Order: sequence, then C-alpha cells, then structure tokens
Amino acid sequence: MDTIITNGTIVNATGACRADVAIKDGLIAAVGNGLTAGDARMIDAGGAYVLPGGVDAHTHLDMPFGGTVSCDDFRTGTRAAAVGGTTAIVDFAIQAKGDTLADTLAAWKAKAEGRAVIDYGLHVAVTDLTGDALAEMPAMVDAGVSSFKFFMAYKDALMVDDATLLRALKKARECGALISVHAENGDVIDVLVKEHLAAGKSHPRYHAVTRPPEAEGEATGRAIFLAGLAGAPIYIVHLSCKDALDQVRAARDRGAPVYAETCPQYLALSVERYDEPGFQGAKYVCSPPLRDRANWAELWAGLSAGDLHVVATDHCPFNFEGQKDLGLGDFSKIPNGAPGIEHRLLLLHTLGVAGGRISLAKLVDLFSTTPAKLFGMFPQKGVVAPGSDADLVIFDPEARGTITAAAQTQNIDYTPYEGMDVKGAVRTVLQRGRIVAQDGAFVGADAAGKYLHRKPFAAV
Ligand code: DUC
Ligand code: ZN
Ligand code: ZN
Repeated sequence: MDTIITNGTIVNATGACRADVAIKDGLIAAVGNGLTAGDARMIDAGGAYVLPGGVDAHTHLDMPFGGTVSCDDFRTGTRAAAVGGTTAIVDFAIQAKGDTLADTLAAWKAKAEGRAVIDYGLHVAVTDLTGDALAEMPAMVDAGVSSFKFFMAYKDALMVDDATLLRALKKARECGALISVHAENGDVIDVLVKEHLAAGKSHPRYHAVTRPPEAEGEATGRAIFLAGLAGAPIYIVHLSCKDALDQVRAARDRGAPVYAETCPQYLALSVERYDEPGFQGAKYVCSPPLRDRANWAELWAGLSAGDLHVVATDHCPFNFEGQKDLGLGDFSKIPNGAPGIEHRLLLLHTLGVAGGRISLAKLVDLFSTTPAKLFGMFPQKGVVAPGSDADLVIFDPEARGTITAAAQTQNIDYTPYEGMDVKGAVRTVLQRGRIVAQDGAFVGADAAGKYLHRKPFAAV
C-alpha cells in the first residue's frame, strides 16, 4: 500500500461507517478495519469524515462571455476547486458560431491541458446546430463528451430555438447523450430588458426584475415537454425557483426522466443583494438571478425529496473591478456569473447538514455521487470503494471558519459569501492518491489533471 487513512468515518451516498481506506497506485485498494502495511504513509483522519472527492458538473473556466473572459482559468480555477474538496469538474466547451463540435472540444482541451490540476471532463454547449454539428454528436459521445448544453436564453448570442432543441434531444436519445438546458425564456427577457433600459432603469436590481421566475418556469416546462416528445432524458441546470421546480416535480411524478441541479447561490443568497449600496449588486448578477428567499425552503425540499439531483456551482467568475463594471449604467452589460467552485462543500455542510436540512449521506450524493453517475464517471468518481480513484476529502465537521475573499484561492476580487460563518473545514484532499490540498492551501502538482473520457448516459 502507498497510503492508509485511519480513524475516519467514511461517508458515501448510501451511508456512513468507521473504516480505514488503503490506497495503492492512485486507486482505493481496500476499505476495512485495522488495515496496515509496513511502509505505507499513514494519514490520521480522527474526528473527521472521509468523503469521495467532489464532482462539480457546472463550471465556466476561461470562458469568453459578455465581452470579457471569466477570470479563473483551468489552473487557478481547479486549484480553488481542490482546496474546497472538489476533485473533478465538468466544464462547458462553448461552440463559437461556425465552429464544428470537434473544433470546440479541441479548443477547450487546449485551455485545460497543461493547466488543470484536477481531473476534468467537458460538456459541449451547442450554439449553432447545423446539420453537420447534429451529425457530429455521436462522435462527441465517442470522444467522452456524453452531455451537451443548450441555452434557451441569451437571445442573439447563445440562445437556440425549440426546433433546434427538439432535434438535439432526438439525436441525443439515439447516441446515448444527456441534453442539459439553461431554462429561461430568452425572448421574454429580451423584451423586458429593453423596456426597462428605455425607461431609464439601469441599476443592477433590474437584472432580477427582467428575468422573473415565471420565465424560468415556462422554459423549464417547455424543455421538459420537448424532451418528452423526443423520448429523451433532460437535465435542467442551475434551477433557482419554485416555478421551475414545480415543472420538474410534475414531470418526475409522471415518471419522466427529468433531472435537475441547483447551486449554492440559490440556497444561500436572495434578491435583496441587488440593492446593496452603489453598484455592489453587480457582484450577484448571474443567470438565473437570485430569487426571493421563500424559494430556499422549496429548493431544500426538492433536494431532500430527490426532485433535485445535483448541487453544482455554475462557477463563472468576473472581477468586480475591471469586469463587472462593464455594466455601470446598463445592467444588461454586466457579465453574468458568480464564483463558487471553492466553497460548495462548506456551504452545503453549513446550510444543509449543520442546518438540519439534509443528511450527510445526501450531501455526498448531491456533491459527488449523483453528478458522477449522471455524467458518466461512476464508479471511477463519486464513491469511496475499492477500485475507484482515490479522490478523497478529509473533512472536519467541528471546525469553524469564515468565508472571505482575502483567504480564498479562486482568482477573483470578491466572494458573494463574504463574512459568512461556516461550520466544518476541508482538512486534506487527495486526487488519485496524492495530497493536493491541505488546510486551505493547494499543495499538489502543476498540470496533474487528466481529461475524463466520460461514458454514455445511463439513467439514475
Ligand atoms: N449563467 C451565468 O450566470 N453565467 C454563465 C452562464 C449562465 O448561464
Ligand atoms: Zn446557464
Ligand atoms: Zn453556467
């Protein structure tokens, strides 16, 4: 054995037990009591949980968007992920109009290779579904890209129409892919944005006003309808509100293969943030926007009941100074996105487990196991079990801390969670058996992340 982790409580999505974990050649070799090996490095996890490394299925690193580029690249963003207990991400390779899907994948691999410090997979976000691009989808699945994203918002930029989405869903069904959607009604939002700007309403608060929950509910229902027509599964990204959750719940009650994700910002933050003094509200301009706090309990109920399956981050960081300020005087020009890749586990533990809203096993399910399953990485990722990658988080549930931008690793000049007191701390993070983070510092090797060739979609 190379390493043995002793004295910890192993937590999987199925439950917890006291056991040791033995690691050999980057894999978990054994889970059991009293494991020993003469020359193995011993890690004492006394008082701590041993969790499978986090899988963040929704990140935007080094992404051109809103006239700028997200300010974490694959090096800085994955370092921050590791510090926070995430050992695999699935980032979105965004098709530039006119590019093939193969070009798109190659472009994003070039951003990641030589930079990523943790393992990474890629979704392709299709913005221009030409006949050739449609025909390329099966080859993408063969290349390890078993999920595609379509935007129902961002009119005249990323948005696709219903015909495109339906064609994609039918093809995805044939080739074993999962279609995910950004579900907001982009046509309606476009009208509302123009009306508000024409009336001189340019403050960041109008970002939320012009993207109402009804526009998310409608698009979510429409996406589910199109998936039903195509006989395909569908995954709703960054679901933020009851209007959308009701659509997912109704579909699931009918037995439809509908999956949905929410993000920490929709569980921890609410719409009043846009009224912070001056232009500070721009820090929270992400889409969908932050909602009325009445939605929090709905989302937690959805997570507990299994109507929401994943908590990912939609990490899409833009500095307050020099990027968010592109929208001074016009909220529609504020680059949409917020950081979160580093704090997902701390927030889920604090609000969810310590807050009495979800069990520890459920946390693991949402944070690691179900995203690994839905996106074709299980059981390589997502579980502490023999044969799986030794991607492990040693998490101290009794530690206390405070989230601050000053202490963060992500490469951005603020955090939306500034000053929030958190319960628990990420002590040690291992990727394929190597320690990559220790007590808030990245200690791993440069460029050690590997491309994850993901398997075709299988229903969970
Ligand atoms: N939403 C964001 O806030 N940022 C990136 C893309 C998205 O859909
Ligand atoms: Zn989106
Ligand atoms: Zn996103």
